[in-house]
Formats: sequence, structure tokens, C-alpha cells
Amino acid sequence: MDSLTPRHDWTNEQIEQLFALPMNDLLFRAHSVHRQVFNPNEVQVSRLLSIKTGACPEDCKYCPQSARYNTGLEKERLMEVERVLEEANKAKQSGATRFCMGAAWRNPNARDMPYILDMIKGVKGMGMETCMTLGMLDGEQAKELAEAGLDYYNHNLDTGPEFYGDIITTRTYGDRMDTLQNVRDAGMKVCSGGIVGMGEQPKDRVGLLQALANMERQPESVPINMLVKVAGTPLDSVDDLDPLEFVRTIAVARIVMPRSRVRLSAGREGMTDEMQAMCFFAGANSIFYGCKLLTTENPEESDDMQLFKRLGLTPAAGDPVPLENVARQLADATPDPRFYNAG
Ligand code: SAM
Ligand code: DTB
Ligand code: SF4
Repeated sequence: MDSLTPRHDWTNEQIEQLFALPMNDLLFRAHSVHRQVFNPNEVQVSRLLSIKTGACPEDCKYCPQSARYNTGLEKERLMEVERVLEEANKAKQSGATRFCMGAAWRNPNARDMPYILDMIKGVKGMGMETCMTLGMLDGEQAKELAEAGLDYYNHNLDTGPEFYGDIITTRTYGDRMDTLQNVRDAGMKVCSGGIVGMGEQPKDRVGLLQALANMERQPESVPINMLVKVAGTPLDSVDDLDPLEFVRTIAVARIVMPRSRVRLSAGREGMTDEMQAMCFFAGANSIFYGCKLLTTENPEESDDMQLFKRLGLTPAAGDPVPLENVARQLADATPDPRFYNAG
């Protein structure tokens, strides 16, 4: 099987071996895959909005929005549909192609669904891709969201299965898999990834990428978050992860999920331009743009514009190129300007 076709039989050992490659070999391999599937100079840009903030009943140890930790966060009720659409319009003006709406819920409840569905219809009507992250979904809710026009649903595995119980006790790994299956069955695209730098072992990063890659269909979008340490959460003083280990995680994600968009997600505010440049070379090709994530800081828009300029990057429209186009391109002597691997 060629390296551009997703495989679903990755073993722990194979993924460990990728992590253990000399850095230059790992980066070369990841980037070779990357530029055969994607234009390496395009980065997809999403805008994030917290539509319901704080007071979450779950106990995710990394999260400033859990009601169990005292983080000083001001809680907010579900935002009015009109305000959400105003924010979406601003996002569109600033060049975002996808609008992601996040709520600090264990799961959406019936009373909130009509508002959620109106938000989806409104944002979709503006011509942007829509994404939501609302917690666990049952099959019926997933169908309703899909019918309203939701393109992506974000639901992270967060970490490897062995470390998971150290981080969250209020829902299981299996619960997460069930939600992702409901999203798939409803015909939506899956956005699922995790967080590194939570004090996990290298084998847990391997376990996370293995669980994502070996799904029946790999997620179309894979956010890799660097933990944002928020005072008052149980992980607020965990040791920093070696930045090069983060870059390795991106590179391995690119190799094992060759056709997915890998998002350099939370934590960019703490990264240098040089580190981000390495991540883009290693295969990251999506970011959140705008000075706020859900509740924490993200780089200023003007800083990101400068970063794109320094690196010669341009914002991309959403989806990866279908495999048959790549095969045609590889066989074709005429270089397609979207690819830089010919000749
Ligand atoms: N409540 C919903 C849920 O957890 O499914 C949706 C919102 S939740 C905030 C979305 C994701 O944000 C989490 O799964 C986690 O991966 C990420 N996240 C939350 N806090 C974070 C932090 N401090 N650093 C990095 N990522 C974080
Ligand atoms: C994802 O993987 N990262 C985003 C998005 N999905 C919803 C959220 C990051 C949140 C960082 C902490 C905060 O701002 O509250
Ligand atoms: Fe709640 Fe989501 Fe935060 Fe967990 S990650 S505490 S479910 S908002």
C-alpha cells in the first residue's frame, strides 16, 4: 500500500518507530507525504467562538470551564443566535472559511437544540463551513445537526486510552467513540484529536495517534492541542513538553493520517514563529485564527498575518484533494500548480 492511502492497522510498535526516527528523517518523511496530498503553502483557517461558557459539570483536568475548578472564569449562558451570526459575519470578513462554535456542556439538551439548529442554518447561509463541539451526542441529535447543515463535529479523544482515566472520569473513552460513530452515521465530517503536554508518557501520544488513525474512517480534521495551562485547573503546573516532541507528534500524525487536515490548535500563543514553521513543515495545515480560542488567548490576528507572510503561506479552502486527483497528478507529466512534487 502506498503512503498516501490511509491505513487502519497501525501497531503501537510501528508508531513508536516513527517517533524514534532521527528528526531529519521524520520531517522528510512527513513533509513528503504532506506535499503529495496538499499544497504545502496553504493553511486552512477556522474561527472559534464560545457560544456557552463555563459551569460545565464534567471534570476534564485540563479545562478552565469545568465547574469543579476555581479558575475565575465568568460563566455565560447560551449566546443569542443573532449575536452568534454577527460574530460569524466578522469571521467571514477576516478570511475564515470555517466557523466553529463550542459549548461547555456534557451534552446538548433538548431545550437548546432549536437555537443550535438556527445557528447552523444561519452560518451555513453565509457560505461558511460549519463546525460545532457540544459534548456527547446521541444518534438523533447527530441527525438533527446534520440536517440543519452542520459540516463538522469536533469531539476529541484527548489522549491515549491508558492515560485517559487520569484526566477525565465523568465520561469514558467508549462514550467518546460512540459519539464519533453517531457523527459518522449522520453523514457529518469528523474533527477529532487531542492534547499533548498533560504529563502523559510518550506511549500515550502513540496511543492517541493509533486510536485516531485506526478508526474505520480517519477523521477529516485532527486538532493537536498543546495544553494551555490555566491557573486553578489540576494541570496548571505540569511540566512543559519539549517543543520538538510536539513537532514530532504533528509529523507522526501527518504520516499516519495522510489525508486529514492536521490542526496546529491550542497553545500557539506559547510557541515561537520558528516552532510553528517547523509544525507547518511537518504537516500541520490548519489553525484557529483570531485572538481568542474558547476562553484563552490565541495570537493576535496581525501577528498571524505577519507569520503567514514570513512563511509564504496563504489561507486555504477546506477539503483535501481526492485521492484519484493525486494519482492522476503523479502519473501526469504536466505539473498541477496545486502540487510541487512533480519532476
Ligand atoms: N464540552 C465539549 C467537549 O468537551 O466535548 C466541547 C468543548 S471542549 C472545551 C473542546 C476541547 O477543547 C476539549 O476536548 C479539549 O481537547 C480542548 N481543550 C480544553 N481545554 C484545553 C486546554 N486548557 N488546553 C488545550 N486544549 C484544551
Ligand atoms: C480543539 O481541539 N481545540 C479547540 C476546539 N477543538 C474547540 C479548543 C481549545 C480550547 C483551549 C482552551 C480554551 O480556550 O478554553
Ligand atoms: Fe466541559 Fe468540554 Fe471542558 Fe470537559 S472539555 S470540562 S466537557 S467544556
